[in-house]
Amino acid sequence: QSFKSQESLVTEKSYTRADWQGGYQSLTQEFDYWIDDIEGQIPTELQGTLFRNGPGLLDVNGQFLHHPFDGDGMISKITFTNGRAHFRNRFVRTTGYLAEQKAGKILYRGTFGTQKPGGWLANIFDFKLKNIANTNVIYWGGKLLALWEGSEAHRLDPYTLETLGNEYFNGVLSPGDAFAAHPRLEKNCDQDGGASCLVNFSIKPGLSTTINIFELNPTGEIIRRHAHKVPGFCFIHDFVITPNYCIFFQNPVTFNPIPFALGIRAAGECIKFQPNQPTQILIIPRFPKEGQEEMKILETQSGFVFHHVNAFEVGEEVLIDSICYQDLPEVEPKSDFREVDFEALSPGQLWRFYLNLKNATVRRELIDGRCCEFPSIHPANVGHLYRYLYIGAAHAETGNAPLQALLKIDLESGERQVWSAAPRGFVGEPIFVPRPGSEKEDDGWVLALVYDAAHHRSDMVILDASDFSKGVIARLHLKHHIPYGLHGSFTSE
Ligand code: 3ON
Ligand code: FE
Repeated sequence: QSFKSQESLVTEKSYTRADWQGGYQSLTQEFDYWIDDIEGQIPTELQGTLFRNGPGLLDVNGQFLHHPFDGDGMISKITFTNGRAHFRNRFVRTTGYLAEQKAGKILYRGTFGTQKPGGWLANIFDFKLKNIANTNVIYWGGKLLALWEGSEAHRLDPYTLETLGNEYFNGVLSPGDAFAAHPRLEKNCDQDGGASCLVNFSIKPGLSTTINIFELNPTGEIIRRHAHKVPGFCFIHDFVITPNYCIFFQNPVTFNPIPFALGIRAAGECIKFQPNQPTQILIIPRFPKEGQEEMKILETQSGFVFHHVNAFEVGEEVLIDSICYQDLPEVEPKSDFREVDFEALSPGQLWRFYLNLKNATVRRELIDGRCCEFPSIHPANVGHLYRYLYIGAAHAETGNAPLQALLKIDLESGERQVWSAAPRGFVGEPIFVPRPGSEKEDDGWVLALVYDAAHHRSDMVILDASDFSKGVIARLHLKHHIPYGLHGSFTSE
């Protein structure tokens, strides 16, 4: 009797750990080929290039990295022309990548726990962090840029993916100046007479934190820049814009630099989540007017946000949709990320925040409790009212698990559509690409890489964004796998 009831408590998982782990093997090779193993048909109207970035190496010559965020950036690109697709991947030749590949061993401390071999004595008082260029890749102002929020952008050749050097934007930035990995692109910037504008930021840590904000014109020049001081430590990975504001969530965390200085722990392992402290929401005007306050700070419940979906203004209110975690788990020096206990962690969930700027109040509502990460929307709606979002999600509606599905949410009707690659497929960030000449917000395609554990290779899947129930309309089999990545972007130029 009791045996039976125990059995019924065991719910079937949608994946196995061994399958999931396969996507965390390094890819050392660099490829360049036309994809000829395709199921279905690539829409001929889909023209342009999808660039993706993420850690390509999870080890240096057999020495394992402690965390996937420490892996060297590898760019993949898939170019769609007349119903065909071409693949290329290449590592960003950062100073660290070149030196470590030459030496055949780890020479740098990683931000998230990778240490130089030899214990604390080998790491003590080494404050240089390795710029691994692994978080995002954008094509803007005729330049292809690989981004990592801790330091400079790297410029790459958009065709060959060859690394050309660090990007300082005509000397506006200096060596060591960071350029974050989450720029927001406003398609129709009123301030610039309707031209598009790229807004990005950087975090400069110290006793107090400086947030720099940069606005770039379509030729890639920094045309506006301002700096703001915030008390305390910040771990801010992403932000949102509206026509009038830049908005940052200052997650409640503290930083203890001592174990880092002593070589005992990596910088990222010295960040401690504060469950009893509120999240501070920093609202900074993009175009400060005479007499306007420099920054408004509102408070909301404790939680941790890496990524926001979008924000928009409605009268006195600003609405922000974000993926929130109940807490930020500490990276433990002795742990192995491949052995992570998914069920013990809180899932990322989609919330809507309503900021009332007049009354300085915040209220929030859960949009969806399903574990999700890596949102995407129609590029024309960044900073503006929008209806549809696409996001990586767990196969099951509840609990924390690897991303295996793509979820589309209609924020107006509440309708959900799910396409799942379970049990043996694991998805990365979806990217929405509008169909040329389209008028409806969801008229276009959703592109995502799926790691297929059954064949230890990755597929690029294309879905019709207006109707996920059609299943994939094209599945492009690559000749190899691509390790689980972070972010990317599509350009039709
Ligand atoms: O804040 C200070 C200044 C700063 C720039 C201190 C600091 C050390 C935290 C810091 C550096 C931050 C860096 C380098 C952050 C890099 C983040 C990164 C590479 C990736 C973040 C990814 C986030 C998520 C949510 C990934 C999800 C992944 C999955 C669902 C699995 O596929
Ligand atoms: Fe990110």
